[in-house]
Amino acid sequence: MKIILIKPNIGRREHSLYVDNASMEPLQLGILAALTPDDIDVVMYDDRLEPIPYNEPADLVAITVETFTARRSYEIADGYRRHGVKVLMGGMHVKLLPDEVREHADSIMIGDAEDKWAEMTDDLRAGNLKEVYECAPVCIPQKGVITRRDIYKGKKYMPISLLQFSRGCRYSCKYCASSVYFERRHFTRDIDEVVAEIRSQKRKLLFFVDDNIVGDKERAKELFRALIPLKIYWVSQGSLDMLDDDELMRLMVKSGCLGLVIGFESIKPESLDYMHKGVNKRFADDHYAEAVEKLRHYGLQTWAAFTIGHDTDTLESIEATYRFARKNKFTFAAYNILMPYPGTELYEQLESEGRLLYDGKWWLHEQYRFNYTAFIPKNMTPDELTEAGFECRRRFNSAGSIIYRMLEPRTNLRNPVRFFTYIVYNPVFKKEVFEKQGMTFGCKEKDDKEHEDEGYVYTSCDRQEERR
Ligand code: B12
Ligand code: SF4
Repeated sequence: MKIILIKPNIGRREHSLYVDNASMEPLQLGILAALTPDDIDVVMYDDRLEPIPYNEPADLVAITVETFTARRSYEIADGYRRHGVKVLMGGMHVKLLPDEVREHADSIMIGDAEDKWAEMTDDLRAGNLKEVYECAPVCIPQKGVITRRDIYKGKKYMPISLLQFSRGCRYSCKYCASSVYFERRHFTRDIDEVVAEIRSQKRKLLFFVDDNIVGDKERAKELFRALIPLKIYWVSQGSLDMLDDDELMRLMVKSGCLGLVIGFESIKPESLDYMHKGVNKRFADDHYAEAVEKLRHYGLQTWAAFTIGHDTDTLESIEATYRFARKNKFTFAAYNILMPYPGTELYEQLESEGRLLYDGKWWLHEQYRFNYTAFIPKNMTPDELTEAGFECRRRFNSAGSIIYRMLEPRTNLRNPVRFFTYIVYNPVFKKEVFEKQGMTFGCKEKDDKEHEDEGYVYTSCDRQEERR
């Protein structure tokens, strides 16, 4: 028996194929491979990097679906189903919108696969795949499961290993899909298994993909203590309240943390109220001065994440946000346009106010483009918000800004490792600003007629890939 695992791309650039130059290993597929019994063959294809082989024989194709890859996922699923191969879909978007996904799949799995994958493979062997597998919340993620990294071999991923210590987050920011998926809960893995997983691979640079690695501070301290002897470097995501616990911060740095993605989200206290980001309120009172000072003290290279387009935002406040990040010489910054993800409180509010664009389903809409505004903002037009977001990203990542921000002695210039991180990744993200902006979702052009050729169904992406 054979299962093909697929990580879909978002889509393509307007007139050409988009190849992601900064792709990271798809962790969820490494976990699905590890959950699969040894007598079932597993291969993985990453649509961001390589063509999808629609004519490769398989008993099942399993696709991971996020909202922004839903359109492309459905194209791939439909392609395989036309060849008579059964398709199973799972992932974040499946839990948010199961009925939509079912239209493109023989079977769906709702929630974390650890609970039902074994039952699904038994059913597959018996030729009796169920239409829906509904998983119970996994209280200890990946219990006894070490990610299978052999499926990534030979593919051009960034040289960083992804893994997880915890899943979920207890906060409830209005726009956050994770908060809906995990129902505001936070679960941690067995620490000895995390250590075993790190030892099972060779890389010393790791990315804990946790929503909030300090979501349970005492457990995080236990993890950090266990990481110290491993002499690794790691990055992750964390909430600002970590800065209130000096012991936690000292252990974090000692265990090899280079820096964290931190959701500053806004410099305006009213916006923080609007999005229910209470955890940041105290830090915003002094314009994050104390927070920035502490982060520098610990030498952490911060990836500051902002969301723009809240009802309390204006074009002027967005400009101030850009200046704030540049002035504080953050190592990286993300200016994400507020996106109404299905299932979130934000989505429901905008829907009830009649403010959703693209028929309320931007992720499927032919006209929607990556990084475009998908709702009517209160204090600007949708186009103005789109343009403001692009301008923040363009200016923050300009050559002048990269040089200016580099000159921060306690973070980016602190030591050779930190300087290397800064100087290697800033140009990568600068390139991405232009490559991703305005990408179409999915790969089929409006009038593109799929055609059969020697058993293949090609979409535009696949055809162009073949020609290269
Ligand atoms: C790491 C990460 C990234 C990395 C990408 C890593 C990579 N491999 O390429 C980076 C930083 C690059 C990134 C970028 C973005 N990300 Co991101 N990211 C994450 C994060 C933090 C972890 C994802 C992960 O690896 N989780 C670990 C795995 C094991 O969990 P999992 O995918 O949920 O898988 C489990 C189950 O869902 C299920 N499952 C999953 N797939 C399948 C498939 C089948 C067949 C089955 C049966 C089961 C199953 O079983 C798995 C095991 O339990 C999530 C938050 C989260 N908690 O998921 C956000 C998240 C996925 N990202 C999000 C977003 C919006 C983005 C961006 C669009 C942001 C932006 N504006 O640029 C970009 C787009 C990326 C792109 N393709 O270009 C949103 C997506 C929301 C949504 N509804 O889809 C999330 C949920 C964050 C959030 N808080 O809302 N991201
Ligand atoms: S703190 Fe981050 S992960 Fe947690 S709910 Fe808010 S946005 Fe989501």
